[in-house]
Amino acid sequence: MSSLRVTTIRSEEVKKLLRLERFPHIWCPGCGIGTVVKCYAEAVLKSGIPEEKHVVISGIGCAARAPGYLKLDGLHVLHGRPIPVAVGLKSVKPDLEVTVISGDGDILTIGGNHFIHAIRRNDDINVILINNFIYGMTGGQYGATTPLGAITTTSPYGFIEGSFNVPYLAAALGANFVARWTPLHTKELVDAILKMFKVDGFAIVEIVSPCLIYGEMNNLPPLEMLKLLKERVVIDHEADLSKIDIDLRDPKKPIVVGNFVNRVKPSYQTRYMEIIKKARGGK
Ligand SMILES: Cc1ncc(C[n+]2csc(CCOP(=O)(O)OP(=O)(O)O)c2C)c(N)n1
Repeated sequence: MSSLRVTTIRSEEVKKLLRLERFPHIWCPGCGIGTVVKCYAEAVLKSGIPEEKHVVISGIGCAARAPGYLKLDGLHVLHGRPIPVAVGLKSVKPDLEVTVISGDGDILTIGGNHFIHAIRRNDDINVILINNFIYGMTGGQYGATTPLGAITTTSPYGFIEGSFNVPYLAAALGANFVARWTPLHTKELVDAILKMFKVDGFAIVEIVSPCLIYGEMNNLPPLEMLKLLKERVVIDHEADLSKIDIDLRDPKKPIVVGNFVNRVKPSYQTRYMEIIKKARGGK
């Protein structure tokens, strides 16, 4: 199983990108969302792209509160709609580095249709999908990533629908960059976000970050949950994505993380600009 490396997050510098006047934030003690926001802020600082060129967009939910705490241009939009707003912004302002930070319910359940079509078009956006396997903000209802058998508010006898394997889905749809990490892998997460900024096309990192209050293993105290994540994680960049679905309840099933896909294929926005250029006689 993996050994975790100590991060080099420069807390004082990162603070410059946070709206500290809005603290305390809404996230529960032990929740991974704050760590993800910190990693994103660190990646922004390290990216070499001016801060005013970064825009962060979310829908609704606990994870979706991220832009509210970041001193960057941001949009907190309708539930399920951060991807179309990000695509619209990137299409009219291609010089911006547009990143969606939101939850699994927002991006993959209510927003699932936008997700698949943005990847089909290869829209040039970054998506940081914080997967806690349920609708956290509204009290723990099941969604499109809830594992089979999970007891949730809306599946008191166990969840029977089945769930998306996010990296497998994104890779099959053709995403240029696909990764999965946890909030414990801060260094790897910062690196993955930096890689996403460089990709021309759809880039996604799924963060496995179980909700400690309503989630799949909510009988565990928070520290035990973090221990479970640490002990069960295996880093395998070459993993067979069809086999990396997540089952937190099965102690033998690893949580496979890594940077799985990094391919070069021009984005919708690049292809669009080429056509415009041609139509204008090469200018
Ligand atoms: C159109 C619409 N439907 C439903 C809701 C209620 N709602 C708010 S947050 C949320 C779930 C968010 O879940 P997720 O995206 O997984 O984020 P989390 O809170 O778990 O981080 C729902 C259903 C809403 N705000 N708008």
